[in-house]
Amino acid sequence: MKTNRTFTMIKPDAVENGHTGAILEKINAAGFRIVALKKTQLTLNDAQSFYSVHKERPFFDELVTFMTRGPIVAAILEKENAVDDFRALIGATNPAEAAEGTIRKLYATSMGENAVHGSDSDENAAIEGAFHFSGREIF
Ligand code: FUP
Repeated sequence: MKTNRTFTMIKPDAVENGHTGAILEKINAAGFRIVALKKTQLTLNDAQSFYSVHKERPFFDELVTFMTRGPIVAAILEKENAVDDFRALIGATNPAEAAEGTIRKLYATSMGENAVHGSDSDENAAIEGAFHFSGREIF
């Protein structure tokens, strides 16, 4: 089902490097409405369950260590065609392959530390949004 919503996290690298404001500006400028927003820090358990689809992958331990090392900014975003449009805005997983002007091209440092997360489907956007926000935090 089309929800017109996606879920994002500004990851620890981008928060540490002071890019939170600039990334939120780009999200606004691209026409997304922020319907939920918080700064928080993932526990080891949070990160392992959020990324459980990757648990057999060789980069899994590095990924959860990275995602728990400092605060993140989590948000639910609304816009027509939100999932696909947001993935276009953030660019390829590997910033070396990300298009000019995309958030990862501008702010990511490596494949592992790639500044932002964006849901890959409407179904996952709903699951990931519900992982981070209660109904009372979504407007
Ligand atoms: P994306 O959907 O672009 O966020 O990428 P994936 O869901 O495929 O991967 C999730 C995260 O795992 C990436 F953001 C970074 C990390 N990753 C690696 O560190 N190495 C890889 O080869 C693939 C992913």
